[in-house]
Amino acid sequence: MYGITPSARLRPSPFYEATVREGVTNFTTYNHMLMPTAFGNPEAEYWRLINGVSQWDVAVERQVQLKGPDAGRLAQILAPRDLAKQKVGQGKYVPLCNHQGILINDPICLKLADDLYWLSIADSNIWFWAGAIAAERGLRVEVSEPDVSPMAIQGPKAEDVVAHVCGDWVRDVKYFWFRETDINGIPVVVQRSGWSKQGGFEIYLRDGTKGARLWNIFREAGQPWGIGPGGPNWCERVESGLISYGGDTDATTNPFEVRMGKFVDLHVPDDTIGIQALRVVATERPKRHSLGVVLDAGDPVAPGFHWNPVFMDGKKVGCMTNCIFSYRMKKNIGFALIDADCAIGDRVETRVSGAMQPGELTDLPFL
Ligand code: THG
Repeated sequence: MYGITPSARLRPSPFYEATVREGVTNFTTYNHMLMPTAFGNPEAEYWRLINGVSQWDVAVERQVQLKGPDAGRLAQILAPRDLAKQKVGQGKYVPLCNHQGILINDPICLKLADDLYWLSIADSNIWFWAGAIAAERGLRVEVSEPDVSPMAIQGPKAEDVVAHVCGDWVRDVKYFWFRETDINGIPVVVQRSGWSKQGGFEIYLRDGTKGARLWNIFREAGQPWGIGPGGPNWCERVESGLISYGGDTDATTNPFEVRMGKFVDLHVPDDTIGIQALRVVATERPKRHSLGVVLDAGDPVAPGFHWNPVFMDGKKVGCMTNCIFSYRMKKNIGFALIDADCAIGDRVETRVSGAMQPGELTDLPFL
């Protein structure tokens, strides 16, 4: 479609050269970096994730490192989820909210030591925010962006590939737990995680000069299982109901509206950012909620920027934040962020690529 003009603001991933050699055809931007999203055959890349194993450059999942005696204090001030019982070696999915209780990111929080945490962030500038709060509150903690770049191995065969490279211990790692180790001398963190519901691991590279080597180790080890390149898969993640911060949220979205209420603990300390607002929101009648939409029309819709308006009986009730043809359902599906009065089974219309499309509200996830 268009080209990309490189510049120093678009920071390269340590896996950039490797993905170019793999034949990357599409990138998106995320945290001021380029992330590969396609390698020329979206449908084959989808089925590889569903049936086999897929290798992703997700270095854009940047780490905001909190280091120092008050690191745990700061993590709890930033996240309205109770982190008191979090163990070293455990990750937790946490909403981050501003003082008004509006979602500003949704990272995985990794506790590497009592005085060392990483927030593995989505696409917004948390580094500035966390550093300012640490300074304003006089905490003994250093906030930085370390040289850490995740690569994901996802799909039903991912565990076999990662066990082949790292050892059978990875089979016993629980969801979101991780271990620090090295692979042929390359320092990494290996975590059972990844932005798909097909299972797998993320390998956090801790030396940006070793990207090509790490990529190739997994590429070669994965050959017997048919490993190949891919990226966070729009079709699979919509089918699986995974939220994209900034894609499925807007400037007024609170965690309860996008099914993240279960990750909010209202009893966290009063100095946790946003908790006062969230306690109020939790008692109020919700204004919006998220449901699925299945369009009647079976022909694949054109890709677009989305936030397509959704209508019920001619009245606008919200937006469809994404819309994609599901290869497994053979239907166009997406998330709707809509009035809380709208319910599963309701008929709606949405305007996609200029045309009105009838459809029905459903529960999430789709599959
Ligand atoms: N892995 C790592 N960093 C990341 C992401 C990741 N940073 C950016 C982005 N993804 C952060 N957002 C998410 C969103 C959803 C999930 C993980 C990170 C996720 N959610 C599951 C769900 O909603 O079903 C599980 C949540 C739970 O049960 O705790 O996996 O992917 N390193």
